[in-house]
Amino acid sequence: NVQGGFSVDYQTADGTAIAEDDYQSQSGTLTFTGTTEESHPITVSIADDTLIEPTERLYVNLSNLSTTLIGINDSQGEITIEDNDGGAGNGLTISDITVNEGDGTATVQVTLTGNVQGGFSVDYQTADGTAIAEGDYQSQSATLTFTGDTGETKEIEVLINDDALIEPTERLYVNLSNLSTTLIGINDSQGEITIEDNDGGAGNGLTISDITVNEGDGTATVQVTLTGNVQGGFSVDYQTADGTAIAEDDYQSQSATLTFTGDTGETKEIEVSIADDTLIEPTERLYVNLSNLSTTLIGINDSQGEITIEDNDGGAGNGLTISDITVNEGDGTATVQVTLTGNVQGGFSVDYQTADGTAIAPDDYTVQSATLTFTGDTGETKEIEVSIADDTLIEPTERLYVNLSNLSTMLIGINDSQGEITIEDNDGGAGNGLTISDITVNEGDGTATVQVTLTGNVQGGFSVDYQT
Ligand SMILES: [Ca+2]
Ligand SMILES: [Ca+2]
Ligand SMILES: [Ca+2]
Ligand SMILES: [Ca+2]
Repeated sequence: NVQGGFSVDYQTADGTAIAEDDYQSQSGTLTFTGTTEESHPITVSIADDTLIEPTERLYVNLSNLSTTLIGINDSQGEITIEDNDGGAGNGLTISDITVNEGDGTATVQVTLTGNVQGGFSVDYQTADGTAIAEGDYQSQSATLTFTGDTGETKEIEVLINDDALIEPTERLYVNLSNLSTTLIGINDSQGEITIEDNDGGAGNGLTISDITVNEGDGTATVQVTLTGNVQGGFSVDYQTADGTAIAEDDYQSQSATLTFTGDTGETKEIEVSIADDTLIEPTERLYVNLSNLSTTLIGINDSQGEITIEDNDGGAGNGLTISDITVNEGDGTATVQVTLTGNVQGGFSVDYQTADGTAIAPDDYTVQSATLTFTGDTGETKEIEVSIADDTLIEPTERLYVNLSNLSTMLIGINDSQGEITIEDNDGGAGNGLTISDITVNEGDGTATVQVTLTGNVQGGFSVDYQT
């Protein structure tokens, strides 16, 4: 209890809280009656702004105590202001964008939500994803300075390289870091730039060539050619496959993997060994098939190479011939031979049929026809046995024919299609012929008759003149 009372002055003072922005400055004089426990309020107005601020402080200082009977034990009141503008909705975000490789630049935006007292800065730096600096884009880093107004936006423009490579869709990132304020956070620190390639398309891809070779060439080479520059290269498998040409007999089967570095125009050769046999064969084909392309950046425009093998074993010296024979009518049979020159793949058949010449069936021989089957080995011979009629007629030497037809293969021809069978007669000879008789008559008989007599059966009959 202080006799006679007293007065004391007070005055607000800035700490981190600033007068008029954060609170209303104030000063005055308090008058005490001097009774112990006597209390006087000092009310300071606090500004409720929309700025995100740190916790701030101001002071109320006491001075000019009018009595000397007591002292001021604590002359400074401290007012701590906790901000009410921060929170979950505020902070920095960076946008994502998708561009075409030909766009030249990709722009992402860094946007502030919330009014941040005093502004701030934040760093950014590009970073490789599947897109790689400096081939796909130009790396970049800098510091963005914000004044701190909500909605404030800064743009970051990244240069995109327009190359000639066929690439997948690629990504790079723009990362935010080193935010200079603690009043807000970074809600989204990574902008994603997606680059869509512009180099693929219909004209690109793999093709495999076709080729025609002679069986004697030893090898057949087909080429696999790339159109388009393919990022990172790729591989593709190939495998030979039978057509009419059969593996190991006609060619050596083969499979492997081709590896391309990915440059347009790049060519890989596949060399297939061709078997040079002695078989007469048709023109045959085998295939080389592409599969398992390791990239999706291009396709296979032509997946099948065709190798055509032209045979080298046919020609003028090969084919079928039928023999001729001369027999005696009494031999019973006449045998002709059909002979193959050349090895014919898969064998074949040929028909034969007898045909009249001067010899006439069935008087002179027995008609016959059938099919001969050859396995196809050079030198192979088939016999045709024709029955010959042994009559008692005196005949000239006669002929019949054996004709070949309907050859089942085109790999050879028939060099001689007609066998000739010559039949020599066995009924003529010394005892045969004409004789005329002698006769003795009496003058009174009136006539005299002589007889002309034939010995031997003469085919077709005949005539003879007489004269006295
Ligand atoms: Ca505030
Ligand atoms: Ca490209
Ligand atoms: Ca051959
Ligand atoms: Ca006869």
